[in-house]
Amino acid sequence: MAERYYQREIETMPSEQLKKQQDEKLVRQVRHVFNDVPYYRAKMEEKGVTPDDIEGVKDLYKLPFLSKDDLRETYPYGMLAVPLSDCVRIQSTSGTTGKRVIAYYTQHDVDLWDECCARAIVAAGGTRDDVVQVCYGYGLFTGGPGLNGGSHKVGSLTLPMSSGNTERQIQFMMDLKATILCCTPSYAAYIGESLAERGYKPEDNELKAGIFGAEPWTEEMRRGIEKSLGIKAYDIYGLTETSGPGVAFECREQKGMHINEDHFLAEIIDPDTGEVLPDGQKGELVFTSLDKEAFPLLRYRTRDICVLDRTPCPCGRTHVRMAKPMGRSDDMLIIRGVNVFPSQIETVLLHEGYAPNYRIEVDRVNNSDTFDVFVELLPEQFSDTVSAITAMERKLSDALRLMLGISPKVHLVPPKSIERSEGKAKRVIDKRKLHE
Ligand code: DLL
Repeated sequence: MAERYYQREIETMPSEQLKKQQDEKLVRQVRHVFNDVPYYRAKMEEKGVTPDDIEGVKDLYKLPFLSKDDLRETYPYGMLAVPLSDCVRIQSTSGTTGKRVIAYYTQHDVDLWDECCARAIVAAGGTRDDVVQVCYGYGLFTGGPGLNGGSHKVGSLTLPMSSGNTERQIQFMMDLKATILCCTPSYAAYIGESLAERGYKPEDNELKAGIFGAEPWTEEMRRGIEKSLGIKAYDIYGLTETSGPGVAFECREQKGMHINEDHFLAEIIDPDTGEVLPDGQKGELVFTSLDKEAFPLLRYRTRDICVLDRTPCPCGRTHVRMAKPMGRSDDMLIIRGVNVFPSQIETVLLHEGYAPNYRIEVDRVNNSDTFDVFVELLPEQFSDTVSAITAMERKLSDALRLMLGISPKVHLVPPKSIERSEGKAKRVIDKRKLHE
């Protein structure tokens, strides 16, 4: 089947032409923030750079970085780049620590964001004939409103379900014959599990695709969801600060997510030194929004660790691809001096045949780190003897040691004993923080 695009001309624009547009937009955006956001002007002046120093993308490195701390410091209105009366919406991060970050949108910004989400939906096979069930949270979280807006642009029938109430999700999915499911991967896995419990087989639903993001998920998890729902699962990435979901999305090739480079410039930097790294090297992802009006961020440090790939994509899109983020630099656990990403643990669990229902607990006892991984047994394993389960725990612990370089204590626990997530899963409990 021929590849479909929501905005063919933009998505397949020759690189030279795209680069020229980016240069022009960047020059304009830098002037906009310098003139209209005193905080930015001060930061640029501190670094000795003026808009005249920025002639295009080649000069991006001259600009100062912006971090979440800057956004917290300027809460609530300090980063606003247009009069408040021009804004039509806010969204906000979940803000588990410190102040929330508030993102502002003009109508132009909302349209731009919705278009990015529409590109993701069309890349996943969406058309005006589809029924798109959006079970990302609605409200301050960007997931629901973003995919909702994208689905409207495509002209699909949109089911604005929000997250939770799984019983109702399943009823609407079946009765209204939803064809595209949008939610976090952990909630998709839970919906798959809930359908099976109710006796539904994967072929009983009309779903053809899922658009899942907002949290790290592994290839193994993708395969599990695809099997349980009978669909093709697509990744989507974004963050509140850059508008929400749709900054990048997967095409049918699924070799990384295309970044909507007409709106967002991406760089990879060394998180320790701030040095810009060449394409292909792993580091922290940094975004510059080229044409957002109300809340335009220049060189925003996402803390997401990933790699950029500029090799041509057979789908015809010319925009750069980002690999699945391995997790945020601040999600990384340092246990007995070793760096551990929860996604590495998930890879091993799924590879060893367990479901993605697990919890990681880290603590410090007598000045030494403890590292426990609780993993649910599958219902058919639950009846195994104690000695069989002890042997399975040992096998899993060995597999984790091979991946991580350190051994966790593995606890296989009864099915359904680990809480399911309807939004972003919370899999890590680091009790060491309580002692600080
Ligand atoms: O999670 C926006 C979103 C909604 C993206 C729905 C995709 C789908 P925040 O709550 O601000 O925004 O969290 C942003 O989530 O910096 C990443 O660490 C993580 N994240 C988002 N998408 C992915 C993904 C939304 N596909 C933070 N893979 C980001 C891995 C992701 N991590």
